[in-house]
Amino acid sequence: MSNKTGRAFARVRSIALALVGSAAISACQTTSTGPDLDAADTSPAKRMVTQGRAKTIVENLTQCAHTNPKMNVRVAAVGQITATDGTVITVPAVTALQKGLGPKSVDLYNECNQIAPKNSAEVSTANVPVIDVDPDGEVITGFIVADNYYEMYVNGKLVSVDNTPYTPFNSSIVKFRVKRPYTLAFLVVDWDEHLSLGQEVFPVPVVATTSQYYPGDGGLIARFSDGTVTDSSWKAQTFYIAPLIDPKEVVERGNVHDTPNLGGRTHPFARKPDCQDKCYAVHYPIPANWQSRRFNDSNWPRAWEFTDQEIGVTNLPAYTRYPELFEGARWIWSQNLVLDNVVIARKTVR
Ligand SMILES: [Ca+2]
Ligand SMILES: [Ca+2]
Repeated sequence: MSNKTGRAFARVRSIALALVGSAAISACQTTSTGPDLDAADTSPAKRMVTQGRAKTIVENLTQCAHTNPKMNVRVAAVGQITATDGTVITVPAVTALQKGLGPKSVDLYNECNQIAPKNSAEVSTANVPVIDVDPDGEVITGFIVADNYYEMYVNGKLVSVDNTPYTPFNSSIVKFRVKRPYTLAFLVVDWDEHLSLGQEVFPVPVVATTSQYYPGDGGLIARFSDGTVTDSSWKAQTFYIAPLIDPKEVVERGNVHDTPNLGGRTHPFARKPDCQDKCYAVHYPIPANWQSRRFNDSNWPRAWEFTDQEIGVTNLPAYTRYPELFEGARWIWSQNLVLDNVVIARKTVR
């Protein structure tokens, strides 16, 4: 989403909030969401449709200090494309990484930085800096794997920006000081090579059977030292759905942006369309204050849980070497693991 769209969306939203202001205040006092939340966004979904390939505006966000030919090091480009309604959309997403914001993630496992503890017992969190959200709060340590990129906010404060946006698959450690209740908010991106087409080159390194247009899949898993884990108690909303042969394949049911008839929600059941450079994508505006503790996600869909096999991570050492660190956590995403490419996941810990 462009800045222009963000402002326009914020403006529309603030007008809507002003119109419903007095009603929302009295309604909030009688609902379980509490009076400190913004009014839930009940406006109809505003879809934006694109077709074809985006124009590349950033050649590569991947920085990999150490490489070898066996490593899966992919180019993480950023593009822009104009939707049919005239909105200029940044794909796969506008990210804190692209803006140069931090703090950058601290590595649990990262081949680019040659950090690869053999098991959980070898992992040290002693030198991970603590990010202050509440100076008089408790220190919480967390472990995160995202397929492929995440940025994490606590009560609206940026706490960790994935230093490896696409591949090789990495994992991260975070530490922050906060008081309950607090709100975790993640922007997660399933990156790909074919910008705005929702498809990647798979597998890499390239072999004879490599597909040049393959719909990739996403995933997020995290576990925190206060017992918080990713699971279906989180909310997860999708904002970028591709590849599509026809934008009508996305069906809106209230605030659920669903793709119910495309074979399945995971590989190998998901349809692999042959539209290539003619594929469509459906986008939705990202709310201006999605990181905030005040943001009301009560009418967002629940996160879906997925298995290691569905996510395809059974061979990824960034994750599989440390089962103790992720014990009890579930991989989550919005409802379509393959077609949903930009997801915001939120959880308020009470
Ligand atoms: Ca990553
Ligand atoms: Ca995908």
